[in-house]
Formats: sequence, structure tokens, C-alpha cells
Amino acid sequence: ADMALSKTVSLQHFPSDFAWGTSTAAYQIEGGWDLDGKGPSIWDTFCHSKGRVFEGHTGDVACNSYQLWDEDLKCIQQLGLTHYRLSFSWPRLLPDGTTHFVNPKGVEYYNKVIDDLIANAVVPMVTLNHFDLPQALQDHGGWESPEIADIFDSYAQFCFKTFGDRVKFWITLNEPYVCAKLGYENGILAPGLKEPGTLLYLVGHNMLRAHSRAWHSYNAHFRGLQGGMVSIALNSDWAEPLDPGCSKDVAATQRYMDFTLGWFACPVFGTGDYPKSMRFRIEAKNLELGFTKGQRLPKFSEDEPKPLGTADFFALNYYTSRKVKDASSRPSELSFAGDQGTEAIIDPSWPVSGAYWLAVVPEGLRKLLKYIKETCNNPVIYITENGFSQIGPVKFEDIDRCQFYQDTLQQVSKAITDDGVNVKGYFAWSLLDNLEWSEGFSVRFGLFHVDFSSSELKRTIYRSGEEYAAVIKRYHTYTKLDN
Ligand code: PNW
Repeated sequence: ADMALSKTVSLQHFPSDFAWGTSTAAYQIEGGWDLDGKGPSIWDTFCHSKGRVFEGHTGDVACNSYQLWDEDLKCIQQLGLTHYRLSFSWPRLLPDGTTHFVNPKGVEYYNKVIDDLIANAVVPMVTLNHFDLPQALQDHGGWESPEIADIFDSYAQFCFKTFGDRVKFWITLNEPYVCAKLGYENGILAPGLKEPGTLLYLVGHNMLRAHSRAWHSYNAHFRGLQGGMVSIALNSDWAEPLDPGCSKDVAATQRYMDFTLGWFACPVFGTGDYPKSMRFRIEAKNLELGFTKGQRLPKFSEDEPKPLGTADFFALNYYTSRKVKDASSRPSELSFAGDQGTEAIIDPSWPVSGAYWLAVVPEGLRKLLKYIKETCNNPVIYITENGFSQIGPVKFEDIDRCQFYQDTLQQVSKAITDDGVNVKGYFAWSLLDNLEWSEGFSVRFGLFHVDFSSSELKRTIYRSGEEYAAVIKRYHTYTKLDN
């Protein structure tokens, strides 16, 4: 069938080597939480403790991709993807997180996945850790402990050694911002701690140190032989001032971008340090609050490799946008929000998708891409996640999601052709409906529906999946005609 989406987008231009992918993450799809020697992760612990996740849902089985990989592969083939982004479960490979013991069944599983992808001409992109830290490491302080950088580096080197002959796209960590803020500031994600204004900066810092160690290892010991690329996936909203004529709102908007994107992008792609506005505001709050228990925002040590330059491309996860209002004169409190001094608002004119936080603003992606081009030295960019969710009764004819992908891809195309942004790929979140973290299975992001009520966990394509497949197919025909 000739579908509106494929027609519209085929008129746009995408580079001939453009990557068309989908993304998933181990804990959200694999299940097999204690099968074949896998160790527990902090997400197993989190879901198994009461009152953390919607209606007590867990990833014990999820989409059972650990045992139903063949079904996932069929979905990937049906979409005609050129790329597939997955994550490794760290404790499936290394049950206690360290290389002292390697789980051969884990290695076998990911070998099969990678080999099947390559046999089907699908390029694998692998995230080493997508939120599911081994519980054994959490028991020794996890991301709060400085030693984690060294332990992560050993894990990364193990993966480069074992899979790097075939995997050429590596993402060290997924969304350090979300992991730090939702895991340690408001406790919505594992490990579920609520220590406002303190721990998130420490764990964010150790994530950057861990990432940077792994990149340097790859650069020194693997790049020559394997020729791949390593990056870190950074999420950001796009932000605009609530009142563009108000200079306080304009400054607050810049702070919002600095505390979201800049927190991790500045050290890696910009100045090599945290944004000046973060250093300034956090220092000022320390004085105001009489905070004397050491520095909250750590310094990068002279004694170890710096994060600057430790990404071979920019991996961007974009979902939504915000209007920002100044809140710098609010009564002081020790918190990330207090440090930022901003209030983020969803414009009432923006449609909101299933997830409460996800206002649909495709043009925000184009503006964010241009902002990254200008502030991060015009990097090669892969959009490693972007998507639209539904809640409530399942709609297979998901016209709103079709519209979302159509509008979004048009914005990406404009960013490339009109703004000269070097975007090389787009990965839809997600291949399958899956465990949406603390929302459980109630929020569905898949291009394929998964029937969680039946033991077969049957995958069925949504209309949006068919349209995405049509875009990819048309794009390929288009290139062939070009040559
Ligand atoms: C991303 N939250 O970040 C993650 O990388 C995915 O794993 C996730 O499924 C996707 O977005 C859709 O939410 C998150 O509000 C964004 O709890 C928001 C949240 C969690 C993760």
C-alpha cells in the first residue's frame, strides 16, 4: 500500500549512507533475569521491592527476548532496518560485574544476536550499560564509588575484545543525566535514592570518568585493529524562554540547556569542564545554604585522562521540549532544581503523547540538532533514540504515532539539508513494546505490539511500524535510482 508517510519523506533528502534503526535496552526486553548464570542488576532489585514500579511489574520475563531473539530478528527483517541498537546486560556477561568470572552463556547469547544481525546485513550498535548496573557493584557503592571507573573500563575492554571484531558502534553509557537525576535525586529509577542536590553530581562525575576511561582504552588498544567508534548517549530536551522578551527567562533557558545537555556535553565536546553556569550557580548556592561538606560538583583530576574529545560521534536521545521561566529568586533549597533556578513548562498548545512528560514537539529536534552543531564543534550525530508512546487500550492503527514519525523525519531532513547538520542516522525508540521502567508495561513505545497477557508474547506490527518500513524501503529504492 502506498502510504502517506513514505511519499512525503521520500521527497526529502537523506544521505545515501544514512542509518535507519530502532533501539532497545536489555532490561526492558530480555527477561531471563536469573537464567543461565545471569547475576542480578539494580533493576532486578528495584522491581522486586514493593511499590517501586506500576502494579508491581518486573523485567523478570518482559518480552523474553533472551529466549525469543528469533522473533525479534523477524521484526527487524520486517522493518528492513539497516542498524539495530541493543544493550548488553552487564551482569548477564559478568555476574558480579567484574571480569573475575565470565558467564559463557551470556557471551553465547550476544554472539548469536550479533552474528544474526550481521548475516542479515544489519549493523549492530551496542550500549554497554543502559541503567542495569550489576547489584554486586551497587553493594560496593556503585556509581558513587570512584573505583567504578576502573571496573567499568575492565568490562568495556572485555566487550571490545570479545565482540569488537564485529561490533563497530559502541555506546558506553545511556543517558547519564536520566540515570543520575532519576536514580539519585528523585528516586524514580533504580537504585531509587533521594539525596537532592548532592549524589547526582557525584554519580554523574563517575559516569563521565568511566566513559572516558573506556574510550581511552578503545583508542589505545582496539581502534587500530577494529576500526570502530565509541560514544556516550546523551539525552536532552530542547528549551525556549517562556517570555522571549524577558532577559531573566532567556538566561534561565540557557541554564536549563547547560544543566541538561551541557552537564555531559561540555566536558566531552566543549570546554572539557562542566558549564560555567553550573559551577557558578552551585558554588553560589553552597555559600547561600552554608553547605560545607565538600564540593558538590566535583573537579576533573589532573591525574587521569580528561573527558574532552572522548566521543567519536554525538549520540543524541531526544523526546520532548520545554518552555522555561526564571525561578532564580525562589527560597533556597538543596536540590538540582534549586541549583538550576528554572521552572520548566509544557506549552498547552503541544499535544502530549502517552507518557505524561512527553509533549510532542518535532521542530524542537531540528533546533536542538542545530544547537549541537554550533556548541559541540559540528560533530557527526546519530539520533540514537526518539519515539512516541501510547497508554490505555491498544490502537494498532496508531495514526497519531504515524504523524509523529512523519513530522519528526521531516525535521531531521531539514536539519540536514537546510541547516547543514551532520546527522548520519535515526533510531526509533523502540522496536517492541517493553518495560517502560517505573511505568511498567502500561506505556507502549513499540513499532511492534507485544501481547504481555499471553505466554507467547506475540509481536504484531503497528501501522506506524509498517509506515517506518515503507520509509526505509523507499529510501533504498531512491538511492539505487540515484546511482
Ligand atoms: C529513555 N522517565 O530515557 C531511555 O533511554 C529509554 O530506556 C526509555 O524507555 C525511553 O527514554 C522512553 O522513556 C528515559 O521519565 C526517559 O522515567 C524518561 C524516563 C526514563 C527514561
